Amino acid sequence: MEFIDFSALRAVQTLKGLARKPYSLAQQKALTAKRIHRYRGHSCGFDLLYATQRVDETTMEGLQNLAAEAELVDKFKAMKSGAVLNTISGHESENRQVLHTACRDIFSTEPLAPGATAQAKEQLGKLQSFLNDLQNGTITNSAGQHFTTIIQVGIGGSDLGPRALYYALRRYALPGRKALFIANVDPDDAAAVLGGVDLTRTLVVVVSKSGSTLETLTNEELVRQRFVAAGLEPSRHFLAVTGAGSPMDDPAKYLASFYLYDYIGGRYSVTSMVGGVLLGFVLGYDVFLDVLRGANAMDEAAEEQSLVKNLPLLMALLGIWNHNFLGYATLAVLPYSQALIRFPAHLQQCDMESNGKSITRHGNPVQWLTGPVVWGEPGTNGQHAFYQLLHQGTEIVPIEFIGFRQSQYREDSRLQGTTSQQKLVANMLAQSLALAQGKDHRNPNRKFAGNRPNSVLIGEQLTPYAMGALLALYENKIAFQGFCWNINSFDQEGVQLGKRMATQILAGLKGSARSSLDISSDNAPETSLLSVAGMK
Ligand code: G6Q
Repeated sequence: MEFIDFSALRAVQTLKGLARKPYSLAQQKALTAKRIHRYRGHSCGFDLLYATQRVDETTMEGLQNLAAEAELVDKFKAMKSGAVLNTISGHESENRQVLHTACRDIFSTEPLAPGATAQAKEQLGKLQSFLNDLQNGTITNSAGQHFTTIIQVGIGGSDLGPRALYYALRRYALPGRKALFIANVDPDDAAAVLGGVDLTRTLVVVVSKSGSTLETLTNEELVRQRFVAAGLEPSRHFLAVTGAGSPMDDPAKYLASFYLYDYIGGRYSVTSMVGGVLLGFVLGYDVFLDVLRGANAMDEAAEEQSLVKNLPLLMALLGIWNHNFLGYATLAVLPYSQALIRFPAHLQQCDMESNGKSITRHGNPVQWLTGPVVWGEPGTNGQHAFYQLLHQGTEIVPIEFIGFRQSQYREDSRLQGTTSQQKLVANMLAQSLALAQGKDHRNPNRKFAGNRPNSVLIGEQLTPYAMGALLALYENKIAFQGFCWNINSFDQEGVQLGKRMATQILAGLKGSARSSLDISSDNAPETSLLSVAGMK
């Protein structure tokens, strides 16, 4: 397995040539029935319709060659098998394996990374018996009542993924169970959440892999104080999810402690106990296993060499085509599913924290574009907001639409001959076509240039299995792109810098009274900033 710079790949030179005249979607008869049927990929119950991308047969051949030359599937398999890929050669780095896939390789008789999978199974076993104890009343509150609510206290990777999946799947919640989240160190976040909660029937799961994140430790203490003030014993309500041996690894303080290991990155940790405790509590253990099954199926699909059978790879390469070759700077992910309301926020982190890098795996500055800016919001709401720019703005934004044929609740009504679900999907498909084809008009203000590339990812219904598959689809897409750009997608020095700077600035605040600053003296920028912000 060789890590080659993106610019040194032969396929890149070929694709550069092809990008001088990409397929025009706005030309007459660009979107024939034949093309629409042909440009389709399929994995784990999802179809990707990509006739509305600026690609033709030659482009697709070029992209398939790029995947082969950069050995993307081999690198993915190496990752799943425990290769140390979170590293920058010749420099100090995290130097770790990347094994979030092991959390869902539990169904296989011969897992690729048996040690990590055994650890995942051990944690799952512990979770199952804890959830059983809650269910059968072995564990209750001090009044002998069942718990109804769980609050997750965590931030970044310890918040965004679990929150996105909770909103996506709360339709499947066990009767009477719900989840809430506190992430921001803004005291108003905690105040708003705690205001409406019956603490006596609430579990609090504190999630921090490092066990040292300022926001999470602060919020944990704040919530503990609220329990104490209400006359409740926190150790009967608080759970911990943390790295084994972290400062939070103190089982005496918690009703139960669950672990994750250094080979699971925060933003890839939803399928570990980071998401497992909350999702298991709300949805039940078996439903959480369905999420893992879906993710595992997509991990297996990601081992296919053929693009049309490997949606993570196909989407990774279409993204590279749009970003590196056609030069589009951002990517909008627009789910036509209200349940996916927090999914774009999770992807913002997962994608931008992974691939927002400018150093190669060998420690050299990259000479090519890496991760795009990723953003999004559910449709059809977005159509009444920012889609104007998507249709007629000067910035061309490639789009990944996500939709489902069936609604989750199946509670729908027929109006003017169609159901609401049909209206939803029809809107998504209409946008896909309109953006690609454009529309001519005598009035320049009513003219649409078209050639706005997009794909439609469509599944049957957003079930727990489908959500697991969708989550892993994006995780694996991001990993493929990182391998192709020859960067380390698994560290996050930018986040660490922020954590260090905040600690430094806070140190300057401790015990100090507000005073006016002597601008003639050579203050550290932290001191000056605190002063002009009116905090010192
Ligand atoms: C994720 C990042 C980051 C991390 C948070 C919380 O990949 O590393 O978002 O998840 O900073 O960290 P802890 O879980 O250690 O509190």
